[in-house]
Amino acid sequence: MEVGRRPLWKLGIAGWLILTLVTAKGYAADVSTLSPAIPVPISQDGVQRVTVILDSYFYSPNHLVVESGREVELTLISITMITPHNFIMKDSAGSLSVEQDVGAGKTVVARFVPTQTGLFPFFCDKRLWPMPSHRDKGMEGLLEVK
Ligand SMILES: [Cu+2]
Repeated sequence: MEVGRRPLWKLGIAGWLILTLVTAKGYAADVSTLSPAIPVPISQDGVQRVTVILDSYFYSPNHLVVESGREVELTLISITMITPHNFIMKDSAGSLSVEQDVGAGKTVVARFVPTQTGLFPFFCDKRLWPMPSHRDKGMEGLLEVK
């Protein structure tokens, strides 16, 4: 039979494609999942400090507003038991770049100074192949710099 001669790798690719499509359905990231914008308060020392919780698969809060030209200190707290996450923010102009791994159950602090106004998406790019990335599952947010 013809089917019996079909190379295994073709079946493997078909299976991967189906699995990817099925698991991706319903997880498409959507700006409607943004929480209300949180203006980050300025501490007495002039630093804008905020705590963000990381869980599978979201940040809370996920919509932050900060001022340009002042240091931002993000305390990233993972409350997962096993799944590692990260916090990635990349500006195409290169002036704002944060890449911070946050292991399961860990707390890490990320500091940066936003020097230009704009909207900067952040996300988790971890993934367990062939599943969709955490970002695809909704683990993303937005930093507004005013
Ligand atoms: Cu993640």
